[in-house]
Amino acid sequence: MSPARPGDPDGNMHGDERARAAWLRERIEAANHRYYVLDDPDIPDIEYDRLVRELEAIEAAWPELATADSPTRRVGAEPLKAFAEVVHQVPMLSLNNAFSEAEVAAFDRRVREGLGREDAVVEYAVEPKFDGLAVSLVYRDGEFVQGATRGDGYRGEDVGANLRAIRAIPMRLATDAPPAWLEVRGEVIMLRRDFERLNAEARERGEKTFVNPRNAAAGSLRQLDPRITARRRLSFFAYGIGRIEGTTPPATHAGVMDWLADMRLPVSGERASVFGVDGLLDYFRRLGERRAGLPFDIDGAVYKVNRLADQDALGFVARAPRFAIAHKYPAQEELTLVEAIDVQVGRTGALTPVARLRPVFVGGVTVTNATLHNQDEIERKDVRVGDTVIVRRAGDVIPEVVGVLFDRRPLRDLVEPLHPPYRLPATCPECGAPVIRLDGEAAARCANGLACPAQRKQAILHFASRRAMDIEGLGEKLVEQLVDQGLVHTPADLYRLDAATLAGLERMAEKSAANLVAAIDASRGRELARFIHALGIRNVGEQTAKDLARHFGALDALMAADIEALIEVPEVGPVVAESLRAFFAEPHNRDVIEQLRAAGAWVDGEARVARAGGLAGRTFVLTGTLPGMSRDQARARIEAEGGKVSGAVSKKTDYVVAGEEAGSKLAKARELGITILDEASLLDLLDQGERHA
Ligand code: 9MJ
Repeated sequence: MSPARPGDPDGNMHGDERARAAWLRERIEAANHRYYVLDDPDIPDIEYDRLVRELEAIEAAWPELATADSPTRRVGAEPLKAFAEVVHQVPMLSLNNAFSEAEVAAFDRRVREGLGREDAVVEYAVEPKFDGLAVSLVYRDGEFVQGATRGDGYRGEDVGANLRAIRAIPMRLATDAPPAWLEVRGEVIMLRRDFERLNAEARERGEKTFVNPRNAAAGSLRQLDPRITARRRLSFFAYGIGRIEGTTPPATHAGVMDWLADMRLPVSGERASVFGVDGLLDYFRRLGERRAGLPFDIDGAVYKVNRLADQDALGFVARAPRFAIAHKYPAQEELTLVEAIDVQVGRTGALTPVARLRPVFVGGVTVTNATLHNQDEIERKDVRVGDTVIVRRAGDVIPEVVGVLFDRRPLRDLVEPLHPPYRLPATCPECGAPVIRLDGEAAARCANGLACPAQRKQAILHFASRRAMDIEGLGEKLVEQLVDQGLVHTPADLYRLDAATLAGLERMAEKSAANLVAAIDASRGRELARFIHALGIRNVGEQTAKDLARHFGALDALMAADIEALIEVPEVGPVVAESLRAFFAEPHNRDVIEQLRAAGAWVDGEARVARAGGLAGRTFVLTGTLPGMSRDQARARIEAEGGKVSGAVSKKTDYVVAGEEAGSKLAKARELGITILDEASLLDLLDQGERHA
């Protein structure tokens, strides 16, 4: 664009620039909304950057064209000295909580009684309860002019400069008829992926990490330097309105939410309207099922009487509305005490420190143990016996200690530590062998291999597991007894067990002993890939086992292969090749394999030469969620065409198939210049493969 100069002959003071700047602001805000609110960008990043630079250039050349709500003004230049105080014109009250269905039923009864419609079925607007920080946003004539924290409900802190840095928050409402005054209320949160990224970066720099997204959001919003807030990537969801002037809002809460959404304010896509207690509880259950898969943390559902006139009629008790309630899920985080730190030895000898906890109800179960991962993690978190810690159990994930409350560490520990920093033992707690930690590995390992009973038990459990030899009924308690009583030293010993011996074990009746012998028997003759996987070779997982079986066909061929022959297998690199070589070089392992051969544990296949045409010789990596098929289905179709599916992107990868929420693999593929396919292009390729084959 050629900049017109002020005072152009048409008397229109750089009207072109004014119009262009207004257009750019609108376009940038619209792009922000698509990107940060709808998660569905409509222009590439590079185009977005171009638009911002153009607007910056216009505003620099004609400062009088710069407006306060310009997207170029999102990040202030100077840190604040302190936050100013903001008085809420309509108090920001909190919600009462319900922890049971009975409490929800009581809430609904109070609502019906309060409305004098005891027999009615009330309509409720329902939404997730975000676990973040409540804030208030003020728009005057459509322009964002003030933002504040909830504070004590009556007075909050002016964090407007920081809220401007949140790109999900529009600086101008998208409407031709903005209200003279509109106060929007909602929650500032941090998405889980942004939280993980923030912590990963902090870890890399050796800095303190945040214990959860809520704390990260709070710490980021209450920064005096908005530039820090801007880097933290906060999100926002609106859930209500405060003071409003100059327009009549819709008559229902659901209507208000739609109205806010139309003006480009982010509102939850999980919101709904339901009727009566049954509707509330049904929503609670369905949201609970989706909870673990949501991109953000929620701690419950919020129910609000839908009609605003009914809300007004119900009013408030004490400091909470009578027309709304928060129905909470069991907490995923709790405080408890570390009573001891023990060490578990895994299949590969890795020592995992485990915190023994004072029992605590969290995530819907009583938790008594939580993993501490490894020595580095313990040091980073400085967890010690006697500490009060935050324990987290989310979904089916194993419970974890997320952090220590240092101010609760017994005071004398600070003067003369009762419990020094924890260190993993130098010898294996199971067999007394030395513990070694290799360079570049997080785990310390017992060096005793299968001579260590703990590793032996894990090796046998792995051998019998569902995706390996699939021996039904051979569980932990049983393997423990079999190893401790010296009945089983290696997987080969399993095939020599008889029902009479087994029936002598604890909790083993004659029938279950016979069933187990039958299950062991049934596992003879498994295909080679399962057998290779079952051997539990370091770095050789299920997929690598399949690759090896397909490539070599027979176990003897695999055992005879040297490093050069091994790395000829696509996807097998030097590390895996070395693991294989070391495993098969070990006389004990060769001996066990011979015994398993005698027991008929596996059958060899044929070295499969991928059929010509099709996708033979092509390696695919799948990432993200595809719209029309599961990953297993995609894998099956690719393999059916002779292609290979690998877990990691490398120079050997031919195609990366990317669906929604594709992450680092997609980035790596771009970096390496690998062809990226969406589902439709994959299907095209498969079709071509079929036709050529
Ligand atoms: C949260 N935290 O998600 C309210 N909230 O309504 C929702 N909080 C609320 N609504 C009135 N969804 C006061 C607080």
